[in-house]
Amino acid sequence: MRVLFVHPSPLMYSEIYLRLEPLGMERVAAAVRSRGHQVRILDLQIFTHRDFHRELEDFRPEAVGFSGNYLANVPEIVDLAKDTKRMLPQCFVFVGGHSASFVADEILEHGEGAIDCVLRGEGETGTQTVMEAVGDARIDRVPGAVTVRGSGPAPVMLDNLDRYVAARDLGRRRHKYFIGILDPCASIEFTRGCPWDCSFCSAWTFYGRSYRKASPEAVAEEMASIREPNVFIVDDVAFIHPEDGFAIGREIEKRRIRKQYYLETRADVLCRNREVFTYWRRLGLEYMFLGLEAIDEEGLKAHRKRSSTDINLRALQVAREIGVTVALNLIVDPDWDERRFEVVREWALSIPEVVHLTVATPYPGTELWFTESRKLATLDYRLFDIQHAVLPTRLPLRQFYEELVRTQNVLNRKHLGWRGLWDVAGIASRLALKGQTNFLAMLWKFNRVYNPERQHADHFRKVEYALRPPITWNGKRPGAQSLYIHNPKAPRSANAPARIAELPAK
Ligand code: B12
Ligand code: SF4
Repeated sequence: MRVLFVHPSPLMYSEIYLRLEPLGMERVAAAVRSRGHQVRILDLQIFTHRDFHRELEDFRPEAVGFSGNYLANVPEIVDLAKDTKRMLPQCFVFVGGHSASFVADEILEHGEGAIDCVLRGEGETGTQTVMEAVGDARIDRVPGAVTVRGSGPAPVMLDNLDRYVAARDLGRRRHKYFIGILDPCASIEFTRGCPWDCSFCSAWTFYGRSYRKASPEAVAEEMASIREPNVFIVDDVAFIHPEDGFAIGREIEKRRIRKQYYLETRADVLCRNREVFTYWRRLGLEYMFLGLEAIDEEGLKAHRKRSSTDINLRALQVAREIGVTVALNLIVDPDWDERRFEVVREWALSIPEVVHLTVATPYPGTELWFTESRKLATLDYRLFDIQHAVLPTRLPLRQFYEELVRTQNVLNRKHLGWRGLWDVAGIASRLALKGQTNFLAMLWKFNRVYNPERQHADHFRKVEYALRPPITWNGKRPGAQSLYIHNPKAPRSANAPARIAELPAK
């Protein structure tokens, strides 16, 4: 079968700071290709809708799969699905990915018949089975499949993360992927899942709080096959178990691989496992993203971060001593007033690290979705990108964005003082000489993308598709099991039905 996988357009954040390869979709594409299908990938973070329509005409796919990792992309995906069915009525249209898994029924409803199936959970094995079931009435029995006629059992987990290597060869214009000065930059996965349970996050609910690892040998082989000089490690929390980080590092050294790395981790993990991060600094670790989330104990407790301000400050000290550049994240509560923004600005200016701000956003699939007592101020999917306020703001909305953007601007300028500008100009021109201009473009785009007027006006666009509001749990904590997409106790893909004929009867 001819299968086209499509990643939707970038959200606000990715218009500026980074653009990364759609790793999950590339892994699904590899799994489907291994079953003999002819597969293509189109990434709309780089290409346009017109390119998409052209691809439908040229390739004439028999199946089109959209990657729905981000809730804010749902309206775009639904519209593209409708275009697909209009142009190719026989084409099988499906959607998968992180956020799509939590709102599968809604997506089918918005599709009004244009979407044949939403596949919940990991896509590697589920998509193989769905491709086999196209045109068969038993499709609604495939684990993880949701169709207008019914839903299959819980999705199965991949038995072994080494099984499929991302189909990077299917990507086009890979030089467009970058993060800051790591330009160009590829992505890789060492582990999957997260053992913590922060109330605002759905990483743990998606994977049923499981945590799996790829083998050091497979990771190193994959790393060796990556052409880019820079690599983003996508793990939610890198190096939870230091021995795994050392084992991967040794395999990388054995193969004499030299790259620059970017990773994300927790402050407590960095403090506890300092040695493995020091070792990786030697291997090329340049940048680290730490989700500190709050600057006081009260805030940390509210996010159930299971960390403390003391640990956060110690982590920054550790990173400085190791010599890794840190970007950290703080969660802005829509309830903040001018004074609170001021306090955060002062704090952020007092440390040398890059500080990013994201707006507190309850997402389907998180505990916060059910326990947040404030009523959502909007049901427009497009605003759920953690750069907009979807909860009522204490300040008038326009003023909230003014404070937010002003704070982001101050924090940005911190690194673009005269000395910083000089460094940046040097880096940008060296990259430009190599034909890499992503970083340079980013420098000029900030004011266009982050703009209080634009962010405020976004709230007044016509809403074609509205999110289904959460059922209320009256502030109570829902049972973890009811939040899970994957059930960690369910069979893994090796012993789950892979063929249509093996699917259980209803
Ligand atoms: C790495 C990462 C990023 C990277 C790169 C993402 C990329 N290029 O795809 C960067 C840093 C760019 C990023 C940015 C953002 N991210 Co992010 N990100 C992640 C993270 C940590 C891992 C994603 C990943 O690569 N996993 C590894 C791969 C193998 O898994 P996967 O992508 O999920 O793919 C699997 C399935 O989802 C499925 N699948 C995926 N695509 C498809 C397609 C089909 C057809 C099918 C059937 C299946 C399928 O199968 C895959 C293989 O099993 C996740 C958390 C998480 N654990 O998932 C958050 C996460 C997805 N991000 C999140 C957010 C909020 C953001 C931002 C909005 C943040 C911001 N600061 O503004 C931006 C927006 C980015 C954009 N689209 O423009 C939220 C999503 C919230 C939501 N419900 O919408 C998550 C869940 C984190 C969280 N705390 O809850 N992110
Ligand atoms: S925020 Fe980080 S540590 Fe907390 S559950 Fe999500 S991925 Fe895990």
